Amino acid sequence: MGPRWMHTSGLWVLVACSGQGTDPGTSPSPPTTSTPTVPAPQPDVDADQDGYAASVDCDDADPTVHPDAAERCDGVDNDCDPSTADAGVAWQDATDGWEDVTERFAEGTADAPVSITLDEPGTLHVCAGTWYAGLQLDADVDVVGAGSELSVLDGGDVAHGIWVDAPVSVSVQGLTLQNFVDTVPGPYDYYDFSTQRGTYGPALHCAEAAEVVARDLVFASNEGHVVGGSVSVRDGCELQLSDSAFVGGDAMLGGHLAVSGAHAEVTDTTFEGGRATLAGGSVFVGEVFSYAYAASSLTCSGCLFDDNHAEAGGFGGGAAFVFYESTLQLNQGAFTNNDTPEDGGAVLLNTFGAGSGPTGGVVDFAGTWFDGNQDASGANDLVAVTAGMAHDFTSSTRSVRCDDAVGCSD
Ligand SMILES: [Ca+2]
Ligand SMILES: [Ca+2]
Ligand SMILES: [Ca+2]
Repeated sequence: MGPRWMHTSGLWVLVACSGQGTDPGTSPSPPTTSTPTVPAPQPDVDADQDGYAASVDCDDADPTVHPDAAERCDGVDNDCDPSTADAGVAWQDATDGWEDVTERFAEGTADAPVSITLDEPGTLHVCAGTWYAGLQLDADVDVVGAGSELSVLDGGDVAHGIWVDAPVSVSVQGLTLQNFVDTVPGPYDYYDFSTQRGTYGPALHCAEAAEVVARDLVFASNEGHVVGGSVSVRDGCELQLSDSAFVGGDAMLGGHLAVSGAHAEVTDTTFEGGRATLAGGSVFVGEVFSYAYAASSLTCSGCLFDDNHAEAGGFGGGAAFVFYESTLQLNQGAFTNNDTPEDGGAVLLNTFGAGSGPTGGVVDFAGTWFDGNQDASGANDLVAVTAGMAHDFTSSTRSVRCDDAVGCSD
């Protein structure tokens, strides 16, 4: 009885639900007219209320997307036209979502670049174009360009670039940073004690235990006044830089890059055309002006140093100068066509009396190729070393002759 009752009951429920009051099994009704089964014409809805109906709005759930929307640098086809590219500059954070900040960046001109402070975590998206702007990064910020060949931050030869001097973790990628200069005038104004600015790395400066991960950057024609023509890594900062290029630029020490009391790890990067008026046409590793001699280290894997120059009247090191308590470790790189009329066509290792003994410095040229570097002594004098600077040339791919008294030889 139980199962049969259940079957009957189920059939009754099925009929009641599907028949809408008809009873096809026992009481056929005449067919109704067909007109009511065709839906009445619906109004063309505009669900996101952006003024564009669903029939023409390629995303009727997003009011920033419609055929007349301006393209925003957000990876979305805002104007419903796939043929137009992403454009402008946009900010994205967890609190407010996306914000188009193109106008703020467009205010910058070659004569008066804007300086923009980003003090909350988020991502700055910089689409193709030249933006006359520098950035102060006071929070965990990611700066994402469209690629170093497309997105350019330009200092107009009057302003500095990306500044990170707080204990934050940031990343920068896909940009050219060009024509940045430091802003302290005068040949002997080494240091602005009030701002700690103007002296170090005008294109990218980091200090105060900041962590910076950078890749796909081009540093072009930046001019540092004293230390680090483009990039300065100071006071506990940790920089990782990869797949990048330095082109032109100059400073007193390290025409491209200076590492002082900090650590930098560089991979697959070229250093070309740097100039130093004192030492290290491309790179300076050490601390000099504070005489604090904080440990400094640069590790460079797959780095090419080409056509860098340290001028007459300085100390030398056509490509690199390594100072007291500093480490330069190279792996599978090359020094080609660097020069100086002083000492060390490729590299100068010298404490200049600041210290001596085993803590003087360490240089490892593992797998490094030398060719065409010149100094005052001739083309074969590739590396100059003074007493107290430890070094290891045994694994370089070409023998090195040194002017020193500590057993450096071919
Ligand atoms: Ca709409
Ligand atoms: Ca829309
Ligand atoms: Ca877009």
